[in-house]
Amino acid sequence: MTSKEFQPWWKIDLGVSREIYHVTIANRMDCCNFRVRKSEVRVGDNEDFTQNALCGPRPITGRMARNETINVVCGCGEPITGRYVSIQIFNKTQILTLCEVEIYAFSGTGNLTLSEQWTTVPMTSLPFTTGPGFTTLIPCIEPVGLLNTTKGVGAIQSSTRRGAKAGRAVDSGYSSDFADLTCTHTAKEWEPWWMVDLGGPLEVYKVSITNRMDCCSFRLRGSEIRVGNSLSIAENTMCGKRPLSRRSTRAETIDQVCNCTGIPIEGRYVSVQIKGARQVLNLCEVDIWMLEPGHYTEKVCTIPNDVQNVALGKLVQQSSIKNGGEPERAVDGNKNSNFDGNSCSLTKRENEPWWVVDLGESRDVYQVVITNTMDCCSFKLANVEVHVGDSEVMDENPICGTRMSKDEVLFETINIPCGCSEYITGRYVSLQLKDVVKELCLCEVEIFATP
Ligand SMILES: [Ca+2]
Ligand SMILES: [Ca+2]
Repeated sequence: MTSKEFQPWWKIDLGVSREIYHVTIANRMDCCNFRVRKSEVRVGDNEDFTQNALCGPRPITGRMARNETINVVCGCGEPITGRYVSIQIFNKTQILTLCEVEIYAFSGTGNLTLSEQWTTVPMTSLPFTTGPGFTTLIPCIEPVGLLNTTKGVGAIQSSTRRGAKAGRAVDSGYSSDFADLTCTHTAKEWEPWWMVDLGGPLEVYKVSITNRMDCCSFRLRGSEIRVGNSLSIAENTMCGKRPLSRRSTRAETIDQVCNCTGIPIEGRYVSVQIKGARQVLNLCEVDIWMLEPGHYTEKVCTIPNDVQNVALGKLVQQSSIKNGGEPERAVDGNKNSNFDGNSCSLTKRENEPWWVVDLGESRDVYQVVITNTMDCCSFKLANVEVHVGDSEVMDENPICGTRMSKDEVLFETINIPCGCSEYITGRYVSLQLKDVVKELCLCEVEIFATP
């Protein structure tokens, strides 16, 4: 406990630089949990901690500060390297009390040291299992309530052409055809922008854009969505890790989840701005999803108790083989996660490597459980997609669960439920790393289906 003072701080010297993934704070709960609000966690090699990088997308918010255990994830699956870790209440006169601080980093042996808490970071949808029997409980974090912005009021843009005012992006008209008079239009200008005023700060979870499709959908390429309390766009926080890609702007509906950990961004103003280009900004509709008080719904998903692993010893193939990493190793029943244990499959480094198993007959698949390699680089499994179906063409089969993010693949055991209490029927189960050039390494793949 510090005195009540301006910007109180706490700092630790780890002795050597470490790759730090997340910091967990045990908060004081007998009173005053709110005091930790506005704390900044910083990691870096500078003894003057104010010069070090911020761990997490922003300071601890009022909502996070209510919790007994506060997990601050430094980046989305990416560590920050540093010898010093500091916690400071920013720009406030307050008492700093910390009951315990745990710092999670790569251990010297290259293995990730992760605690149970990593899997229960609030607002993530990381699945977990509860012991044998494979009754899976998945707390699914879902945004509740589409914010009904005061349609047509409070939206502004950098300029207006063809009578297509800023308000058209919040008029509940979802047509993507400019002729239907429900899309905005700026002049062709340097870094055009659009902004809506939500009337007060809200917890923005996701922003969905209806793109113009009668022409020009590509115009949105390079757009940044920002959320915050400043009227100066650049001061607000970017929603999503990066600007909209060429690929994403081909779609009619573009969903940008603000933070890959599911934690919303608080802000009164939401903006869309095309960066680094002289362009026209067209938005046919912008929907802003927020988390209502209570913050999320917890949906419990279960799968039948009699599911069994039906992959053992089945016929398998993969896109290529490297270092003896035969595809059969992923169904040999051995869950050793060390590649040297001769029980992990491995492809060459190539574009979208894949692995597929033929179950011999169609099965009702509830869940796929991957044993990841933990030698190093468990994150390499990022972007893995599981497809289940009767087609030998993998992409024709429905996706089981969702594409796994970097955050979701840091673990030795990765559970991918195909749906919430739902199964997908299929004879072929494929795993593929989408949109990347990488090696695919699988130490075991268990496919849980009903008998
Ligand atoms: Ca509209
Ligand atoms: Ca194996």
